Amino acid sequence: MMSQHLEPKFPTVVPVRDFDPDKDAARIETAIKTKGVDEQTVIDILTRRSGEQRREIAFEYERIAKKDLTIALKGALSGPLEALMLGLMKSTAHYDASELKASIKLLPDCWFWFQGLGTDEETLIEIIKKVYKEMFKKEVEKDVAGDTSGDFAKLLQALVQTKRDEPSNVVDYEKIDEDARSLYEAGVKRKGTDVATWISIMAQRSVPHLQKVFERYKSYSPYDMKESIRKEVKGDLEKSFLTLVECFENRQLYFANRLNEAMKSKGAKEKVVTRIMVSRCEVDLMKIRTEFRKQHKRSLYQTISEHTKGDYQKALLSLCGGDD
Ligand SMILES: [Ca+2]
Repeated sequence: MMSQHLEPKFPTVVPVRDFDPDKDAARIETAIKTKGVDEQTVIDILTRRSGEQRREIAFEYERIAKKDLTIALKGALSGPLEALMLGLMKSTAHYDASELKASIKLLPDCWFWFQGLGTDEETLIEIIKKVYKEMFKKEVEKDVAGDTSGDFAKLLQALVQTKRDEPSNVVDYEKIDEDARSLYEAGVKRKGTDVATWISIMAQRSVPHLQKVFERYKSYSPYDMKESIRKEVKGDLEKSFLTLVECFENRQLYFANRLNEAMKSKGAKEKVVTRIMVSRCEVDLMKIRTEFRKQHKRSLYQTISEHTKGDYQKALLSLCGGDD
């Protein structure tokens, strides 16, 4: 597992100065009571406060309005704006966890939560275990010895059970070379694929190490790691390996690409957009914006403006925090 507690942050949403939770709570109460609901005020307040400040507002709101803010928001808002605001009112760990549960049906998609997590790894591992149980009708732990499950199940097991190496200050060039050669020999070089070798390297090595391994890999293989995955494996296994490699190489670019796809797909996949914007706005959305602009030649801000609408759009643009 990756520990990211020491990673620098690049948020677009930061704590507001001169914070007054009483005043914010009172303004929200007035906005909710206004005929037709004053959505703009709710958006202005809740998208421009940190998670901690939002929780303080919720506390004050309950005190003055004698009701739960989340319930009040549910009653006052609807559609994608409601989902976004309720997402903002959950703590990050709780939000990731509940969203992951909701995406059980889209299992390969889980990896982006799994890899994108910055908090509460234990909760997420618990959920992966549940997902596993629903999919394969047995416990992750009970499966290790048996050889009956497919490669995809084995990858899930490895990710849940393997302790990932901590990043080290010492670059081990020999190990990098050895791993790169092993990945090549287990895949492109041989007939069929030795998936177990791929799984063990990708589940166990630290992220900085893997980044160098994938670079080194190119000196052995005519195809880069992602091309090799596409040639060697298919289905859920292919998607999962690709997601892992993309996240290892550049997690912010990974999120930028998912945002772009989701917004450009027919009937904007609002759930994906909301999920990424809410869960990354206090983590690294600023960097995701930079990657987005580089990769797609348009800013995230412009793309949101073109592909979403109404109050939902206003809220997304506020979380986005500016144009590039
Ligand atoms: Ca092969």
